[in-house]
Amino acid sequence: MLNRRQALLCGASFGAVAALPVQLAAQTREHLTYPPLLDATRSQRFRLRAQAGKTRFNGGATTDTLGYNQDYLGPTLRLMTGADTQAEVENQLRAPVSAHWHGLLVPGDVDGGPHQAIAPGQSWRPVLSLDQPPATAWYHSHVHGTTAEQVMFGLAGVLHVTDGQDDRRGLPSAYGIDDLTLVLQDRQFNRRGRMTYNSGMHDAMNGFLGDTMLVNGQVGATAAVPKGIVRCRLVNGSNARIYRLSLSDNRPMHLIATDGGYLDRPIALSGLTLAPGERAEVLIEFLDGIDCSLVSDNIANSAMGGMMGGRSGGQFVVLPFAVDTTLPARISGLPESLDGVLPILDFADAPLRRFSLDMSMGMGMMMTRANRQFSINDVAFDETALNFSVALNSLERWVVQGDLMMHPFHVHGVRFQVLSENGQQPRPENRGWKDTVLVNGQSELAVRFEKQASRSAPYMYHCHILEHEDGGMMGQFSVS
Ligand SMILES: [Cu+2]
Repeated sequence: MLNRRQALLCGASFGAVAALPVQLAAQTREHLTYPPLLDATRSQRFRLRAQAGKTRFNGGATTDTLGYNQDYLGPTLRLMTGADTQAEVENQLRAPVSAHWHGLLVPGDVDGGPHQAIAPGQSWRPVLSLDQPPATAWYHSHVHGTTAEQVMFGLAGVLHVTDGQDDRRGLPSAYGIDDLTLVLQDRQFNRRGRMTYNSGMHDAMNGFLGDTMLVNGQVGATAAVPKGIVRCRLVNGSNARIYRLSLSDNRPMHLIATDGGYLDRPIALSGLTLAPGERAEVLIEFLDGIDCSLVSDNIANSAMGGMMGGRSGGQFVVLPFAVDTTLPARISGLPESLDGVLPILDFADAPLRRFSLDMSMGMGMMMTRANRQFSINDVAFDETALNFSVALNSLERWVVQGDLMMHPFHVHGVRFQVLSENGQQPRPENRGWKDTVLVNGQSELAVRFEKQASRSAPYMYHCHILEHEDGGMMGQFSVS
C-alpha cells in the first residue's frame, strides 16, 4: 500500500499538497519528449537561428515564445571535445540576442556574452575549439538587461560535450532512451494559458518564481524509461527557482557529473540541490521495474524572509518516470569508477579576491524598477568598465559572500573547485568541477583561468538569478 507521501506524489491526489507549483494538479499522462539532437561531432558545424514562435502549453491558448531553430527552447547540441566546431548563430528577431555557451571553456571573444550581442538580421560565426572533459553544458541568450525575459520565453538549449567514450565507461548514452536531457523550468500562465512574465517589484527583487513546472517545455508529461539504469542530465534553466531534488520513493540518485564533467566515481545521494545555471548528471536504477517521480522541495528564497509572500515548504512533482519494458535496457549495473579528475590545487600562494553579492533594500528600490540596486562589491554592472584582470593560467582564491538571500554565482570561461561553504566541507554535489555555485552565506572557491579574454571581450561573473543579473549583479574581467 502506498503511504501518504507516495500517494500524494504519485498522482493519487494533489489537493493536499500546499506547495507551489500548484498547476501540477492538471497533470496529464503525455509522454515527455526531448529536444531534437543536433549532433555536430562529425560535421563539426552547426547553425542556430533565434526566432519567434508560438507554443501551446498544457492545452491552453497559443502563446508567443522564442526559440533557437524551433518555437520554444533549442536543439540539444552534441559537440566533440578535442575538435574545432564552426558555429553560426543567426538572429531573426527584432531585438539583439546572443548565444552564451554556459560551461564551455572557450576564449572571451567566442563566449557569447553581452559583448557578442547579435543585431537583428545579423549572424555570428564563432569557432568553438574544445579541449575540456565531457560535460553537460547549456546555451542561452545573454544580452544585458533582456537576459531574464529572453530566457523566460525560450532562448535556451542544452549542450553535450562528448569524447565518444561513454560506452567504454559503461554509461547510458542512447539519447532520449536511457540518456535523458531534462531542462527544468518554472513558468506562469494566465487563465487562458498564455505565458506571463511581468517582472514587478517582487519578482525583480527575489527573482521570478512560476507556479507551473515545465520539463523540456512540457507541462505534466511523464518520462518513459527502460527497466535498467537511466542517466538524467539535469539542467536548471529556471530564472530563479532553486530545486532540492529527490525521488518519491527515496531511492538514491547516483551523482556522476557536476557542471564541469565526471566525478572519479558515482556518489549515492538521497537528494541534491540544483540552482539556476547549474547542471548535474545522475544515474537512477529502474532495474526492479517500479515507477517513481522526481520531486522537489518548494524553496522560496526571498530577500524579505517570506514576508513578501514567498513561502517555503512542501514538495511538488517535477517529473514522473514510468518504466516501459519495450525500451532497450542497455545498462544494468552502476560503474564503479569514472575517469573524472579533480586535482588537488595548490592555492597557498594564490591571490585572494573577495566578492559581495549586494542587494540594496532602500526605499528607492521598493518604489520603482528603475531604482533597482543590484551590484557586486557595491558596483553595478557597467558594460564599458572592466572590473579587474587576472593572469592566464593562474589560480586565484575567491571568497564570495551573498547578501539577504541565496545567489547562484556563475563565472564565464573558467572552472573552479569549491573549497568550503560557510567554513564547512562543500556539499557532495559541489565536490566536482563547477562553473556555478549556490552561495548561501559564504563560499570559498579555487578558480583556474585557462582561456584568454581580452579587455574588449571580457568574461562575466554574475548572479544567475536572471532578474538580479539584469539588475546589475554582474561584473567583468579579462584574462591575459
Ligand atoms: Cu542574486
